Amino acid sequence: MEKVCILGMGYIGMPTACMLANNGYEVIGVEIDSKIINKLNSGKLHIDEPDLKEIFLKAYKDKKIKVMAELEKSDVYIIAVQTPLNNQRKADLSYVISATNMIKDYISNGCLVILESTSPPGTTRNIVGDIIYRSTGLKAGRDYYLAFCPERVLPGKIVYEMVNDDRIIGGINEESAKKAEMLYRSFVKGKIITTTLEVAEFVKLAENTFRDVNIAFSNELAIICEKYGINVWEVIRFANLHPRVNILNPGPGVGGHCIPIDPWFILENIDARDTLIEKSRYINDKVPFIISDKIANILVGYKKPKVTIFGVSYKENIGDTRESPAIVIYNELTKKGINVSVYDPLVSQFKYLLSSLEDSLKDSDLLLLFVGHEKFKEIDLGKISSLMRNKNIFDTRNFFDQKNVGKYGFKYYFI
Ligand code: SAJ
Repeated sequence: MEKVCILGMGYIGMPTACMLANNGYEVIGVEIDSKIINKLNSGKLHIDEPDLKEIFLKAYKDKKIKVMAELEKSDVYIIAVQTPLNNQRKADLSYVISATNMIKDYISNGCLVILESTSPPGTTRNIVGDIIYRSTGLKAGRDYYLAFCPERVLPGKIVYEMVNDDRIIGGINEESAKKAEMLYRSFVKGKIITTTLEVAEFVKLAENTFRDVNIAFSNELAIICEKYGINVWEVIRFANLHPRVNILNPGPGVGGHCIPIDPWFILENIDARDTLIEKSRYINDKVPFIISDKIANILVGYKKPKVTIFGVSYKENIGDTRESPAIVIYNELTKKGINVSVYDPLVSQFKYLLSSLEDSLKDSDLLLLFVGHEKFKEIDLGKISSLMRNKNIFDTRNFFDQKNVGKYGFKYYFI
């Protein structure tokens, strides 16, 4: 049986490890955080994601996966560590570099090295391949196989999409791409397309940048529509009836660990000035500030105003708060002297205090609907209304029915 070492037991490394472990491979998960190692080795997960627990427990009970701080000699090494953005809006490749440095001591002729971490074009060849060559003399494509296999799964649907989505695989040569294809074929039901390293790297960035630019367009439409006194949601709904138009939704800003970051990776080595991509980033980044200003305007004249934020995850129906624009809104409102409380039944960890439904709404002057979790649909508007001091709702997602909230005496503001 082939042995696979996966470096990084995060949102991508962990499910990938489970998939391979349940499909004929012996898997070693390598993790630098000892708390995660202990948790996983005692059969407990550190990630909340639908269906992940089931596939993890199967691999764990079958003893097909073990997690440790060190590598073991393997046939395949997969790097699935984070690539955050640094203060200069460049990719921080330090985790990729240290993972590669760990691999170089174990790699030998004939093995396969895969980078999964989203990275600027050229990273697999010029960073991973280069570090290995300089320290071992082993040349990618000649002595071992080297591939870039980006993950494309949607948080909240990771397990389903990891199996069913099509996959792009880039190889330093055709044999490398084919070798990686065989590995992923063990659990991927979607198509697998092979290409060069750099095309695969760019495809991943282009996908997320496409989404960012299109959300920026929606956010800009919302800003312009408001100046005309036009309802942007109606405009989008009707425009999307056209067979070749599909406008995305405006919102309170773009969050998560991918979409606000990947466009900067595309721009990493070029002059970004005057690019649509850079402008889109700025539009999306300014939205939470615009919303904070609007809320402060609504509350002018209120004594010791209080705002309740419903939902602080970066998008609906998940508990992940990384890069959530709710944090910007929280900070901005607080700076403006507004007391802010937070209610999110899906989030267990947040930068600021999380309150119960009742405590968050008690004596509140405005309910800010930041994300439209399905769970919020179960909450009785009458109860919300009875707890609040003043009845204002600011809806950033077109979540509430305007007529219905009016029946409970709410003043309704929306994007
Ligand atoms: N958003 C809007 N309006 C919309 C859609 C989204 O404001 O119409 C906001 C969301 O509220 C959220 C942000 O954009 O704050 C991003 O959400 P998302 O659902 O668009 O994407 P992610 O970040 O959860 O996942 C994306 C996916 N990429 C694409 O759909 C092209 C996923 O497939 C990738 O695997 C993932 O990034 C990743 O890991 O790169």
